[in-house]
Amino acid sequence: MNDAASPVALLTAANYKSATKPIWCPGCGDFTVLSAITKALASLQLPPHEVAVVSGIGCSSRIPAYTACYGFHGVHGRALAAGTGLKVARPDLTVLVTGGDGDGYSIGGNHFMHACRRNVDLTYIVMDNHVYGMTKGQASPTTEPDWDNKLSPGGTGIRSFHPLVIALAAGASFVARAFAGDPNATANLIAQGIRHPGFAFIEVLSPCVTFRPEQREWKQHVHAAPVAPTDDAARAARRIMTDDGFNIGVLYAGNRTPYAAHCGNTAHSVAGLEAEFEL
Ligand SMILES: Cc1ncc(C[n+]2csc(CCOP(=O)(O)OP(=O)(O)O)c2C)c(N)n1
Ligand code: SF4
Repeated sequence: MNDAASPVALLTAANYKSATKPIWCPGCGDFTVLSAITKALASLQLPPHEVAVVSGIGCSSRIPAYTACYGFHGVHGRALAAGTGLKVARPDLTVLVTGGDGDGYSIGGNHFMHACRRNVDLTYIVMDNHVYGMTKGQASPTTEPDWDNKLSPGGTGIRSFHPLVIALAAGASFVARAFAGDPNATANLIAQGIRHPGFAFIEVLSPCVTFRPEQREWKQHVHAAPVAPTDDAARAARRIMTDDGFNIGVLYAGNRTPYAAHCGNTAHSVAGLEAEFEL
């Protein structure tokens, strides 16, 4: 029993992990992203029951099941739609939306742009491995045009999608790039994203060691962004367009007012809902 003299136990990263064991391939970057999320939540001392983790489908989208927070593992490409709805209905919750580049930029690309535009106060964490991992290695929107594999011999020849710049153009109010190989730095960026009011987008370079084993070399390429974050979206976009793709840190922190729901009268009971929809 706690009394005035008893210290309150601090939450640790372990308090945010569920008993479900991840089934990712050994060495997958998503392990450390899970660890970074739990460290970030612990650093903010957010009670697990006040946090919801929402995802679509993919290896990376398994994250909600591995946390002890509320979770929703939904439909491929619809994570942001579900997460946005949840945050608007329950603004008291901290909402994290998680997933992969296929889930978020391909089938979910439309939701991505409009989530940036709406600027609802949630944090979107994309584990970008430039491939569809779960469905065995198809090219994704962020796959390099010359990536040669048996499903796209000679490469797709299609220009890669640039999620960070598109997020800026669409109105995201916080844009950061992280590297899964550094869970402490990633945790710090996620914590900053959670604290930032508005739509915070954190792109995490998270190697798929099975279908893109060459991504193990990312650890030799990543480096801290050489300049401080800017609140000027045009300047941030110019920097991101011309960087080498491995700048890590907060790249843009703006100050747009987050979307505030004006729900009007809501029905709080089944009877109330039935009355509202009565013809
Ligand atoms: C509507 C629908 N279309 C396609 C699929 C098949 N599918 C499942 S996961 C996935 C891609 C996953 O790739 P990504 O989001 O990049 O995540 P990763 O597995 O690489 O973490 C696809 C195409 C599906 N489950 N539902
Ligand atoms: S297939 Fe790739 S993304 Fe999926 S668990 Fe294995 S390493 Fe991770």
